[in-house]
Amino acid sequence: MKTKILLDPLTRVEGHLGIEAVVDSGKVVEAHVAGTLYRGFEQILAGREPLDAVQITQRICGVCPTAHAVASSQCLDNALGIMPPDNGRIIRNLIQGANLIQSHILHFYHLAALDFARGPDFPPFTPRLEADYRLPAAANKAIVDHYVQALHIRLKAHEMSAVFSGKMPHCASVVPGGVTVLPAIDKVTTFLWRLKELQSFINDVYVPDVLTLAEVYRDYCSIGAGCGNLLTYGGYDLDNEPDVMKRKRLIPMGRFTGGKLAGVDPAKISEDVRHAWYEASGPAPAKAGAYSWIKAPRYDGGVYEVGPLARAIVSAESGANPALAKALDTALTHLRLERQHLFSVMGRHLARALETQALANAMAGWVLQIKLDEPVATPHKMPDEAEGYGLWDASRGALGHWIGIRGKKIARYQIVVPTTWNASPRDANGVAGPIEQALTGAPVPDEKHPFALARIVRAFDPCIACAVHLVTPRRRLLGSLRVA
Ligand code: NFE
Ligand code: MG
Repeated sequence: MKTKILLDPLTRVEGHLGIEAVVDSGKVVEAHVAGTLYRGFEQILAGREPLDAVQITQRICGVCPTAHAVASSQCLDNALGIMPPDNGRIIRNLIQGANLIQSHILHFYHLAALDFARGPDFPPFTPRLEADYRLPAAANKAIVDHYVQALHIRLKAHEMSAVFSGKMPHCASVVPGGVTVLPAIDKVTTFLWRLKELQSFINDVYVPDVLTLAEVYRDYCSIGAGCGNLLTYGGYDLDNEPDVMKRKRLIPMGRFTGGKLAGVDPAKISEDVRHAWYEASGPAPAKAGAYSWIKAPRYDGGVYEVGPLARAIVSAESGANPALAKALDTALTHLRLERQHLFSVMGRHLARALETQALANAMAGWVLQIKLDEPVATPHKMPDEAEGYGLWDASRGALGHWIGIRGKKIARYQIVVPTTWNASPRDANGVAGPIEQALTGAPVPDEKHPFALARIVRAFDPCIACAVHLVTPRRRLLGSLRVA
């Protein structure tokens, strides 16, 4: 007999997300994921000063503002024909890196871990979706203790970011051409000692806790495989090459599809609104057949997952990041698993933890490359007309900003955000989005306790505040909206 399960709102995700799943004979046979709150940032930007985009787009989200700051600045770098000097590039990387560490620790301990560790019987740990908690008592207690410790560690990560960004969240110093903060030796040292403390936490607490969960919940190393297609724009620039498609990055740009690596052509990215509450004229909350405020981005018409799993697989398969590839293989050997097991709930947690570790290690080298007496930004002149784009991975995945400037003002601004990819609804071909596909087949032996659904969705770390936007249409294509 078919039963419909509704989890709405799903808690411990950022924003307003609803899941509807149809269960038959103990398995999900159909799932719908909906963003249930309307936003509208792209509308706010039209007609404004182009430089304001860096500040306004950061207000999309308090979790990943640095990613919007960098993507927007890179979008403007591209439109203005400028590149940051080494110091500007390195300091942007450090600000974004500090935010990624904070974000991934937040996600694991404060959003996802309590799906697997049973919290104490008082708020904020109750009420809870009762689950098959299986950790031995000592391991369970350790993760709950680390929940509290992680609150302090996240503060350190925010402080580390603010050393160079001026404040967190919503940084002040990232601008087109580089940054406005002048390096000084006390900034480098105060950043570095916080980073060392974070590295200890990542190496001695975060990564071991994820490995413990993966050992105890081995079935979740196969549950929630998803669509199998991965996309990353990459991130953390290692040179000042103006063409983002040729720029060397710590995490390379790429796709993984049909078991193989492939390139990225931004012109193949489109947004489909067949099942989203939008018409070309704007929001359409009464639209027939629609069920989400999230649009459906597609690459060459295909469904793609973005985020740490995409970055890990593309990094490992391309050979571009040997340190991350080695860490992944070491962890998989320890767990007696193969790379294909990364396409799972635990695989996503593991990819997230190991990229946090690899990035922190890289940052310890970058901060020492800052040159105290060299410039931090390249000056610019605002053109009357220009087009630009910035492609840069936020913590949750591929983030694209596109701008059109006319009469020195923003004529058009378009943002395609990681969770828009992952939490997308069905497209015009009826093909479900990545989270919807990951939910399909999920085990739900007891419909009163659909905890597997929450575990699958939370492993993607969705952020609905980021995901929902109103488009400024440019080239409309059969209900899809081309963004490049
Ligand atoms: Ni609101 Fe964001 C990240 C961006 S998400 S958290 O990371 O961009 O979809
Ligand atoms: Mg958008």
